[in-house]
Amino acid sequence: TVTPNLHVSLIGAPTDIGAGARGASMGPEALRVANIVEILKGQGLDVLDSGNLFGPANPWLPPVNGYRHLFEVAAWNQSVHDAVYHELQSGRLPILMGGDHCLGIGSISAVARHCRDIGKKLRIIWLDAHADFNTNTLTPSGNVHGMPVACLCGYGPPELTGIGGHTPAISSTWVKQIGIRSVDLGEKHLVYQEGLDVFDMRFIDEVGMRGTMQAALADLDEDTHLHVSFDVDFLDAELAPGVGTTVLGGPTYREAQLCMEMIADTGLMASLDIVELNPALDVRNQTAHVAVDLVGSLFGKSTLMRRPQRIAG
Ligand code: HAR
Ligand code: MN
Ligand code: MN
Ligand code: MN
Repeated sequence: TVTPNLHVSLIGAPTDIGAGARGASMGPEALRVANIVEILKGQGLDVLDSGNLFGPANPWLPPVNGYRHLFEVAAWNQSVHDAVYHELQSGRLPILMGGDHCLGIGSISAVARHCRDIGKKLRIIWLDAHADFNTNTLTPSGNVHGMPVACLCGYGPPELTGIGGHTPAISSTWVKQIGIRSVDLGEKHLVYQEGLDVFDMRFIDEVGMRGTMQAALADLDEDTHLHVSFDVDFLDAELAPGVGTTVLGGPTYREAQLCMEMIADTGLMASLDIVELNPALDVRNQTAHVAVDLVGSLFGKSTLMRRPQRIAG
């Protein structure tokens, strides 16, 4: 049987260094204002807010060699890696509050390093409108938040692919992407070539969120470390306007709730990223509130008392 870790540490990474719009740097504070600490405590968790990391300012320059701000992106990710790794080594469950999604490189590199240390199987649930599988030659923008999955799989500059001490940090077979509905032309080819497990919106339309999550969570066992990387633009744009890159046709509130609840039911989530929240584009912090509400469900919040049970396959 599985015992979820009840000791969580919030880590703020206030930067928009990898994004194409400014404002995700305000994400950590918006999540705090939306009561993330209180909601998690309400779930019976021991919550430690370790405050915010520091890193270079956003120089807001054009891409060089297909990367915008590579030096600064690497610095932020190194510091995210160190903080996440430290929390994991202390036996705590790190919640990275971004910040844009380029920070998934540092966060997941740390998780992968930890799993190598203790010989655990790692699986990653990537909730996103985007595949984030661009490289510097494929990217239409140069924004590194469109590249983290590729970097983790070894496609990227050594400054980013080697952060956790092993390149590639992960195998593409460990990643299950949910909610995808925007993939660039060249990116599509690389996603196909790598055989990435993508449960796109069409899959969700046809199979439903329940069948989708059953498939995405099929290959877990009691010794699996489950990492969830929650890009808030996963959600339908009407529900979650406070992101830099909204895409129509995302999961509804109910679908997103079910997705989170089914992840919680596994009892295996051991680290989490919440990224791409952009308060500058939000309406009265509503997207932050929706995100925090869904994070509550990720940690087991439910309408009724739940008896221990797994939903039958
Ligand atoms: N695919 C586009 C690009 O590479 C847009 C990426 C947007 N990424 C995020 N994170 N918001 O998923 O520029
Ligand atoms: Mn993303
Ligand atoms: Mn993306
Ligand atoms: Mn996205």
